[in-house]
Amino acid sequence: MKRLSDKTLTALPSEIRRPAYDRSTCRSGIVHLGIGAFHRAHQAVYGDDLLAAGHHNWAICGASLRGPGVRDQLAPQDGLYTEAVAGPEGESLRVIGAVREVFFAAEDPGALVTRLADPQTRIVSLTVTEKGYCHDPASGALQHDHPDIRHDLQHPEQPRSALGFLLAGLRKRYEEGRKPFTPLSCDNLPHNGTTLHGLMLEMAEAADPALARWIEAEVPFPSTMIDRIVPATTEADRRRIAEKLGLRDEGVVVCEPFRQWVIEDRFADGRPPWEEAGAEMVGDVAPYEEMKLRLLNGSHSLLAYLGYLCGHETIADTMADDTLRNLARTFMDREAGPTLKLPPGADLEGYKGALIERFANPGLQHRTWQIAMDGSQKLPQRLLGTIRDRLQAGQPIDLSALAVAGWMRYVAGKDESGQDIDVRDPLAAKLARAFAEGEGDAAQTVTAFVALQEVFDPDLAGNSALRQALSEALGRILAVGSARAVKATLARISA
Ligand code: CS2
Repeated sequence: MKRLSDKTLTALPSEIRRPAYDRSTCRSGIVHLGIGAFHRAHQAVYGDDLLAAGHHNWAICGASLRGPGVRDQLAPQDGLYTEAVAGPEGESLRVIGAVREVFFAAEDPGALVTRLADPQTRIVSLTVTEKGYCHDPASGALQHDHPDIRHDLQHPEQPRSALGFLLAGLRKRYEEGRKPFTPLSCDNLPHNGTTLHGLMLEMAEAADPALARWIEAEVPFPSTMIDRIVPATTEADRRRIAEKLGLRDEGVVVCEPFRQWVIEDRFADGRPPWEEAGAEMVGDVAPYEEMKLRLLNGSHSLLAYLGYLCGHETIADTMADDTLRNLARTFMDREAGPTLKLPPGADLEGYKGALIERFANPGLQHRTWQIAMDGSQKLPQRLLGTIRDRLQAGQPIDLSALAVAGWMRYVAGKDESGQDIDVRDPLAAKLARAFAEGEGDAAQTVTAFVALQEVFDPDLAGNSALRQALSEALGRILAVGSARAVKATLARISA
């Protein structure tokens, strides 16, 4: 079967939407670091809308930092790929043309740095996942001893990390007396722009204090809230879509209909009119981001750990289980929701109801295992913020503690029937050790976990109400299994 590409576009069935603009006249004003499925189903779709509306300077040059996979998928396809939207009426397909170039950074890091320093590049956006920031999630501090950071400080012109690339690109501009680009974090981190700003300054300070001063004075780091559920693409997805296209597409992304992007409006050298594509440009992203991280991502992590332990493969499966559906809704209603300072005009009840519907989408095979990944990097902003606020107000944390205890049980690496769990986490070895140190005793296990400073800041670690709640929750999971522990906890709090 032929591959999707500029040449074969005309062979697509006529009902499939495709770029109706001249791609050859589009210039990449954005370089994107971390061109995984999420970027392709989110920012690049907004980008495609803008190109279709005639804003030709805002195509995307994408780069992968971790492996050649996406470059090998997209380069032979001229950057084209299909967005498969799984909606209530089935799947609808659209070919996205916003990605004009694709790099695999490690192959020629210098070439990517040159691209970043090119005046045509006005924005450098990032989706490199939480661990791509090489920082301690609990404190936000740069990990100076991270192998990539050490490497990038020693070889600043041949970087490996996203931070190293940003710094190298900015440094070139600084040395050549040019305007900076605007770095735009699109990851699920709290205050992602501010967090990135702090990390860049720490790294620049270690490399060249004068450069750090220039970054401080000249470079804006807007924050963003990004939202769309995009499970990892499977080979079955690629086969199904190929049948429908009549062409093979290695770059397919499958996603839900919903998408949202809230962007702090602060740019050094202009920006695309994203609002024309439905993004919200605001002065303060914080309330949007907190609402999304604590409700959507917090519930996701809760369902991922406990759902996996209860034997559920996907998030949609957890929604078909009345107990877990009730768990997620009750967690939002009683624990996460009440901690929020809502964005202007927000409809909290509508938002929570919509989340349950989105999770239940039968067209998405969103594996609990996928969301369970990298918990050490995710928990602070998804669950521990809620816990901190509630403890300060003297409020109960039963369900949030159950979620964290579910994580502790999950990272032990064996499920409840003794099967191995493929735990993926940069701290996986430490987490498994913490569980083992507990020797099956819940309180002792909790003590070993809260000592992990990358995850628990000293305030939380020293909080006896937290340790007590975690010990009770973990004790229950260890004693009767996750399914019964969830039921018992729900029964107790509604009594
Ligand atoms: C998920 C997110 O994988 C995960 O941890 O919680 O990727 C989630 O699907 C997105 O943030 C939705 O916008």
